[in-house]
Amino acid sequence: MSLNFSFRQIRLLLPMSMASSKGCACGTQCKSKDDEVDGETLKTLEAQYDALMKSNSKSLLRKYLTRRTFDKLKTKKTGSGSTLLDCIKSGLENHDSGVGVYAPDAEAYTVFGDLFDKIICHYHGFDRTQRHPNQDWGNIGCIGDLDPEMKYVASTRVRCGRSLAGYPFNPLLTEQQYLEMEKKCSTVLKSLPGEFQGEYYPLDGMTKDIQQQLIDDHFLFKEGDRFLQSANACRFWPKGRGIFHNADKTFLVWVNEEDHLRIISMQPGGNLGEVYTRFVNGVCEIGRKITFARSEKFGYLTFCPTNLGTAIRASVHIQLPKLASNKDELEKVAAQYSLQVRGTRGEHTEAEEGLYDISNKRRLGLTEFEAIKEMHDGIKALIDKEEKL
Ligand code: ADP
Ligand code: DAR
Repeated sequence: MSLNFSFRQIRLLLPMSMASSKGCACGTQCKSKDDEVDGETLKTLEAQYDALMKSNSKSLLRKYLTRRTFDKLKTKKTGSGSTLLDCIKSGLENHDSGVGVYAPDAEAYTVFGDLFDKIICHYHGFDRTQRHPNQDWGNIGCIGDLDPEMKYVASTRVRCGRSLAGYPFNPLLTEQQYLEMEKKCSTVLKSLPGEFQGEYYPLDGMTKDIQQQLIDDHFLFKEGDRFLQSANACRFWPKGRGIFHNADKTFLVWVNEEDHLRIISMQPGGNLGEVYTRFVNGVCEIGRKITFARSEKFGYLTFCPTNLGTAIRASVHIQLPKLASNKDELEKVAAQYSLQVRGTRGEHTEAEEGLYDISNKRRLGLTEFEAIKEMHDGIKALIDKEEKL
C-alpha cells in the first residue's frame, strides 16, 4: 500500500510540538509561529526554484515567478495551511509544463495572487482589476451546426469544471473527503431526470478493460497525468473517483479527477447547438442540488487557473487535411481565433490520423455564451479557410 500524503498532511499528522517545529538541526522542538512555513518546505522550494530558473523551461511559472515574487511568497500560508510549494510543485518537477501552477485551495488565488494574477492575465488576457461577468448562457437557440454537410467535424463536446463549495482542492483533500464528495455527487447524479438519467461507475473496482475502453472512446479521463501527480492531485487514487453517464453517453460527469466535477455534453457530428443545449440544461439540473464554489473576481473556481471563470472548454474533433498539413501553421491560424489545438486524446497527446481536438482557449473574463460563440466562430473560420485552400 503506498502512503499518499502531501507535505501539509504530514505536518498535520505530526504532534503539534513537532508539526510546528522549525525543523531545528539541534533536534529540540522549537515552536514556530503558525504562519511560518517549515524548514523542510523552504529548503525544497529554494533548491527546486534554482533548478527551474537554470532550466530552459517555457512555463508561465518560470516566466512570472521572479526572485522578488518568490521571496515574498515562499513564507506565506493560506488559512488551510497550503504553501507556495503546494501551488508550484507540478511546475518545479515538470519543466515542460505549459503553465506549472495549481491552486491547493480557493484562498491560494488571493494569498499567492502576486503569482497567480500574472499567469491568469497572460493566459486569459484578464488583469487583476477585472471582475468575471455574471453567468449568461445567452440565446442558446442561435447556435447551430458547425458542419451540416459532415465533411470535417467528427464530434463535438462542451465541458465545464465545477468545485463543491466548502471543500479544498486536490492537494488538501483527505481520503475521507474524497469519499464524502463522491457519495454526495453520485447520489445527486443518479437522481437526474429525463435525458440525463444514468448510472455512476466508481473507478475503484472498475475492470481495466472497461476503464480502457471508456478512455479509448474519449468518455473517461486518462490516468497517470504526471503534471497532476506532481501536484498531489492523485493521492488515494482510485478512491473517490468515477464517471457518471446517461445511456447514450451524450451526458457524462467525471468525479474528482483534476476538478471535483467535470460536466460534459458530447455527440458525433458538428451540431454545437444540440450539445450546448444539453450541456446548459444538465449543468443547471446539477446546480439545483449542489452548491458550486464561485467568486466575484474569478467566477467558478477550479484547481487549475486555466479553467477559472466559465470553466468551459468547447471542442470539436476535426480533420482539416490541407490546413493541418503543417501543424505549426494550424496552431498559428487557430491562435488568431483564440483557439487551442490538442491531440486526438486530449491534452498532452498528438493527433492520430490527422484528427485534432480544437477548442476555445479563453474561459475567464467572458460569459458562457461568449466562450461558446468564440469557439463557434473560430471553427467556422477554420473550415472556411480549409474550403478555400
Ligand atoms: P478536458 O477536455 O477535460 O480539458 P482533455 O483535453 O484531456 O480534458 O480531453 C478529455 C477527453 O475528451 C479526451 O479523451 C479527448 O479526446 C476527449 N475529447 C475532447 N474533445 C472531444 C470531442 N470534440 N469529441 C470527442 N472527444 C473529445
Ligand atoms: N499540464 C499543466 C496544466 C495545463 C492546463 N491544463 C489543465 N489544467 N488540465 C501544465 O502546466 O502544462
